[in-house]
Order: sequence, then C-alpha cells, then structure tokens
Amino acid sequence: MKTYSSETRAEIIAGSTATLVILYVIITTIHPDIFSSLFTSHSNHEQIVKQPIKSPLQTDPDTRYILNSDFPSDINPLQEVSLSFKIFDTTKGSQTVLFTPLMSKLMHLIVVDSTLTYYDHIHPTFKDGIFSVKTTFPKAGVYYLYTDFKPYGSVEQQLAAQVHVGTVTQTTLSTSSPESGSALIKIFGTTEVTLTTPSPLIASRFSVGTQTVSFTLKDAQTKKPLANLKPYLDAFGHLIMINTKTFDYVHIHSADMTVPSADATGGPTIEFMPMNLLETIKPGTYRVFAQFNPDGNLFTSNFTIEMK
Ligand SMILES: [Cu+2]
Repeated sequence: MKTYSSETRAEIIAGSTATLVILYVIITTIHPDIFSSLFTSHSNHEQIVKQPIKSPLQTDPDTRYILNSDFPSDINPLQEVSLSFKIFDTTKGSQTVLFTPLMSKLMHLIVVDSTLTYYDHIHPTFKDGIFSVKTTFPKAGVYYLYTDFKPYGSVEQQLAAQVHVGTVTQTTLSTSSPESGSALIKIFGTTEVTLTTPSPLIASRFSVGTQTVSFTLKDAQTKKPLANLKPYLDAFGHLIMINTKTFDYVHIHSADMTVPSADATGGPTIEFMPMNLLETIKPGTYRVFAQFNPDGNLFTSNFTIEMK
C-alpha cells in the first residue's frame, strides 16, 4: 500500500543532483535522540555508543549494530531499484547473520519521503546474510528507510538510511499541522478511522504506558463498527510514528501482545502503547501511520498529532 499527497514546504538546503547519501545510523525506539543527532550532525558519531539503561527483559542491550546499505548511486523516480542491507555487530566487528523473527518477519522496512506523506511498509528477503528488496520511489526527493529487526539474542533494533531520488536540491519537510481534538475522524477507502488520544497527549506519559492511543474502525457508509479485522504480521494493527522535524522513528506495538491465531478476528478498537522503551519519546509533531486489515483489505491510515 502506498499513499501520496503533495503538501510540501521548502526547507533546509541539503543534497545535490541524484546523489545517494547513506547514513549508518543507529536509531531505535530506545534511542530516538541519537537518530536526530546523526541527521543533524554528522560529526557526532560517539553518541552511538551511549550507554543504555539495562532492563532484565533484555538479553543483550549493550550490543550496537550498524546498517550497511547498498543501492544504485543514481535512482530515478518510478525506476525499480534493488535495495540491500547487511547488519554488523559493532562490538564484535563482525557481520550479524542470525535473526529472530519479529512480528513474523526477519526484517521490516518502512519507507517515507521527507514530507512524511509517502509511506510504504515492505519486507526484504534474507539470503546469504543479505536482506534485499525491490521497490520504486514515486517522485524526486529525499527518502528515509527505517529497518526494524531483531538479531538473535539481542533486542529489537531500528536502523535508518537516507536515499536521494532524482534531482534533489533541498529537503522538503512536512507541513502537516497537528490535527486538533481528542478524537480525529478520517475516511480511508471504505473505512472510517477514529484516532482517540488523551488531551493533551504527553510524550513522557505515553512513553511509559500511562497514556495510550486507540483506533476505532467503522464502515464509512453504514457507520457500523468493524469487528472483522484480520491479523496482519501477528497483530490486529501496526503503528509507526515519525517526528516531522527530527525524523525520529517510533514503532508502537498493539497493547494486546497476544499473537492472534490466523483465523482470529479483532476490532473495532485497537489500543496501542509503547513497550520496553529505554528512553522517553520526545515531545513534538508526529506523523502517525497505522495499518489495519479489515476482512483482508489492508490499508494505511495517517494522522498528524502533537505530543506535549
Ligand atoms: Cu513489516
């Protein structure tokens, strides 16, 4: 599923013609500030080794990984390109080749453009130590690739890379204003989605689960609540939030961590709360991408919210 609309604003001079820029960035829900610091300051690599807080639930929280991304140096809009990724363990200095499935996949790849209007969620295949996937980028611009995976024996990791497509003379940021109200209602295809948040939603409280957000799905025409959600990737919903300024990426799991059986049905309301964050989510404006699968018709809903 791909969504695109053009709400753009020119900001920040960055990049040159058809240039590929790769950032080896360690970002996680654990370390959102590292991500933003690397996007804003390339000289600040020592922050990668910042010591995490240990949790008894995590077997190896100290291990840090880097993403080695490989793609063509010139990428044009609508051109099919192969993206491939290798993961390296920075502690051992060796390539990591063992992974534990995470939400039924060895790697999730989220692709967004810098305006945070384009969103794609795809799954590279894994062979001989290399993750690879083919994709196309809809138009010229800067794109962020967020990989999400779990090395065997370690905790969930998120690492990012940046890709320039076509002629890029500047990075265009999102101009989406936070939508106001504690119940945001939008229609996506035949489904009406209501995002309910506490008012205000407070980043520090959301980070520790004392605030949650939920989505309620109805048939857009009949307004009948949808109780026919099918599991997709081991859950009834998937939620990604990306900070519109820093591009911090937060992957939020459904509050019900029970993996539904393949023939289970869910809905109409799915609640989400962050789990196992080692650092709080930062306040700011976030683009919210939530995927649901009513009766097998997978779609992505999007909103813009403010976290205080
Ligand atoms: Cu995925």
